[in-house]
Amino acid sequence: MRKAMAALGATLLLTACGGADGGGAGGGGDQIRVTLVQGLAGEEFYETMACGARARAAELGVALDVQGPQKFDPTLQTPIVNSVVAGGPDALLIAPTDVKAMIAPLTQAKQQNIKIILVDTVVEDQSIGLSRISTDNLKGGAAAARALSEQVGGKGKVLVISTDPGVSTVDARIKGFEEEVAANHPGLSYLGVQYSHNDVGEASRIMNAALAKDADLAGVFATNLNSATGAGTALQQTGKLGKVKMVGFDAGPAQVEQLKDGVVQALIAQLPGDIGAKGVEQAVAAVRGQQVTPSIPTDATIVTAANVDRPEVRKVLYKAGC
Ligand code: T6T
Repeated sequence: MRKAMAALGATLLLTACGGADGGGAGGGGDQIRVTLVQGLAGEEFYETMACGARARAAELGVALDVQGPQKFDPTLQTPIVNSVVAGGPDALLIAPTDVKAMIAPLTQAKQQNIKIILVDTVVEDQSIGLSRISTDNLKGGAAAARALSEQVGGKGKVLVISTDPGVSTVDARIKGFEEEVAANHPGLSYLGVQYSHNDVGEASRIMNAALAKDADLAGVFATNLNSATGAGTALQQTGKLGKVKMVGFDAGPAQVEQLKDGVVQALIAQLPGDIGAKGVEQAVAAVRGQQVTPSIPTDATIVTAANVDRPEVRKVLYKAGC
């Protein structure tokens, strides 16, 4: 089985493309000022994104400020955006926490001619965001379905645990998972999706309840870092190691530990640092009136116990700080 999973250890998606043509600070003498608003402050995906953004900003001579809400919640992200807009940066990089709720504050930013670059998540209003930079999450969800099906031998009950409806990235992962299961895995009995509100404890509670309801549960796909960490903790606590197979999106430190402990069988690592760096590049291009790339898909890699210590895989693991 490890050989089969090792074969999965491959880059999933097309190589990122795009990027500003031109280095150096903004036109004229004024330093370009950019603010990154994360989806969730302190969480390793967004902290790794900030590290990539900071490094690129330093190379380009850009002044970068990083802010984020203490929970992945539009009611907390909106006042941060409003405050940032009042400060009048040249550009705003943001991971909107809801496809609808964040349209209004971002419209205010757009009306003040602040150049908006969407990193990771998006909003439903297609006119917002000069560039959208993220993993191809539809493909990532389909890859998770293939990896989980491989793990459970193509048969049995499978559950999805996600954060909340209305988060573009995880919604796409669910869609990709469901389409792949329906099209190519007739032996899987899909139990549907339950929502953790991006809370580790809630994800654990959901996992425990699912195990109580379906003692023959074969596998679970957790669509993001906190959902995966929480579900994995429940599997550990209930002694289901290896009995219930799990695939999780993201590759934070806690998730990698669970992978090495055999709690989780595969992680889909994104490239948040790459997303952050390319976000700064696109912001500089937009401020300078240069060509901006409207859509930039970034890579994802399936991480397994068999490949996690390889140098090329270690470099995609997330970190808590720069
Ligand atoms: O999976 C990432 C991110 O791509 C998603 O939009 C929200 O959850 C994470 O931040 C991980 O917690």
